Order: sequence, then C-alpha cells, then structure tokens
Amino acid sequence: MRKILITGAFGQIGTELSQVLQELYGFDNVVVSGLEHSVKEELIDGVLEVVDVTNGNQLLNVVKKYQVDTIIHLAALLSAVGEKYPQKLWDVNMNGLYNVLEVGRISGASIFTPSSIAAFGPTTPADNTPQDTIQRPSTIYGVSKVSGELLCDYYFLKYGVDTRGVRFPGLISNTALPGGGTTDYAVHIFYEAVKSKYFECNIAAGTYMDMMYMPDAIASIIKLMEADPSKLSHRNAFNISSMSIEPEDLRRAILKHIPDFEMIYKVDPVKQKIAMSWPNSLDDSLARAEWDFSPEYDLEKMTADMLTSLRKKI
Ligand code: AKB
Repeated sequence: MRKILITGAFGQIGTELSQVLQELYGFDNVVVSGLEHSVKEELIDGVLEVVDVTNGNQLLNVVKKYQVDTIIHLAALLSAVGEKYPQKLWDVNMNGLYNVLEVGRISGASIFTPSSIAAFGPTTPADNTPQDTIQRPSTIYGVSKVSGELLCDYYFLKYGVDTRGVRFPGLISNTALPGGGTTDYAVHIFYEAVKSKYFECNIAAGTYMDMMYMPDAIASIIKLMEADPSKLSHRNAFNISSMSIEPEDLRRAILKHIPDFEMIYKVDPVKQKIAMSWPNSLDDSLARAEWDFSPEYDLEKMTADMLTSLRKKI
C-alpha cells in the first residue's frame, strides 16, 4: 500500500483506521473520503475528498487524481438499519461495491472489502463455523455480504483485480460509535457503564456472537493487505475473531472494574432474530495460518482498555 483511498472513512472503522494509516503511511498518502454530511473535523488534517460510492465517476476521478493503488472500501449500511431500509442498503452496499470493483479493474488498484459474520445464516453450523460452509443469510445485509464476497472473487478470477477481505465479527471501539448494527450493544454497554453504571441490553442473555477490539480489526486490515498474495488460498473473505461472548460475559467483565454496575434486558425482537441467525463462534485458523492473523486483545484486556479510555473521554 502506497497511496490509499478510504471510503466511508468517517464511520466506526474508518475513523480509527484513517488515523492509524496516516501515521504509518504518511498524511499525504491517505485520502480520507465520505459523504459531505459525515465529515469529522478531527480527521481533516489529511487529504479529504467528498465521495459518494454510488457515483462511480466521482470515485474514479479521485482514484486517478491521487494515483491511488489501494482502496479500503468501508462505506456500507449495517444489519439492523438494513432491515428498515432494504432498498437503500442494496443501493449503497452493492452498487457501491460494484463501482469500487470497476474502478479497481480500470485503475489496477487493490481492494479491501469487509465481509461479516452476517454472511452466515440459520442453516450454517453455529459453533466453530468453518471457513467454507453453508452461507444462506436471512438479512438483506447478509445477502449483500455473500454477494459481495462472490463479486470480489469474480473480479479477481476474471480480471486479476487484487481483492481481499475478512469476515468481521462485532467490533468494539472507543473512538467512533457504530450505527445500525446488531452487535452495537457490545459498544454501548461500555459507554453506559462509565456514564451511568446502568445498561438496558437489547440482546438476550446467552446469545453468543464473535467480537473483536478495534485495534485488532485495524491490524488485521493492514496485515492482510500487506500479505504475500501467493500465500492466500482464499481472498473473500477470511473468518477472523478474537472472542465469542454473550451479554453476561461483558457484564461480568465490567463488574470487575465497576462493582455497582447494573444491567437489565429489554430485548429488541428484530436485533435478537438477526443475532440468533449468526454463528456463535468462527473457526479462524486459516487466517492465522495464511497471513498470521493474531489478535492481541481478549475480553479482559479489552474491557480494561475500553473503560480506561472512556473514563478519560466522557
Ligand atoms: C452488525 O452488527 O451489523 C455489524 C456486523 C457484525 O457486521 N457489526
């Protein structure tokens, strides 16, 4: 990666990733882009472009202008909001990805696209979900993720576009809040624990999902994009995970730091149904073997770091 364009750079992943890439690759070598209304002041030190990924020409012009060699394509709607606006999700997630891939084909840029645990569904083996298995998701977000994985593989096989991706679990971060996801509860629980020591959890006790702390997610993007392509037997997309947890695991971990923390359940039926359709835990051995995926944070370490950072911030 030498000249990088990040789409959706002001979202949950992009906000933190942009800062890390600016530090590592140089401010002039990272083009931070997003919709006009999403722009965040703290990131505009670097090169900033307003880009709507549903506008292919706008995307191509920016890639040509900066001679971009790598596109990290993060602009997307998440699972729960997608069930409210399925047509909009398809437009942004699929037409946006198609435009990015076409720009990759024309310009030769490499492309990172995140897939998700949402690419699996109720008929997928739920425990230790294999890399290659049944993928029949029941959400529009999941359908877009499976279609995206296939489309990215197609562009690699047909046109030689260097497409790479991971299936992200729920991501937990203290910099930017997620919006419209099913795993968002695992972020909000920390904010509420610090703010009010009280949290209403919208996912039921006992619902296991994979999660990861944002520094590990960012390291995984960089590691995969810098990996020797001859070592990659798969491209789109690698299972990765740091922990398989349920709400009670988070409650217990927080209680060790905030003994009077209280949590009650107000389950959101839409989110719960989505969560139940996703795996409990992924088998990520292929990512570990092929490009040395090795997360640093487990539940205890992440909880301590989240609470320390949020106490300073809030
Ligand atoms: C969501 O909950 O929609 C996302 C995801 C797991 O892809 N965080």
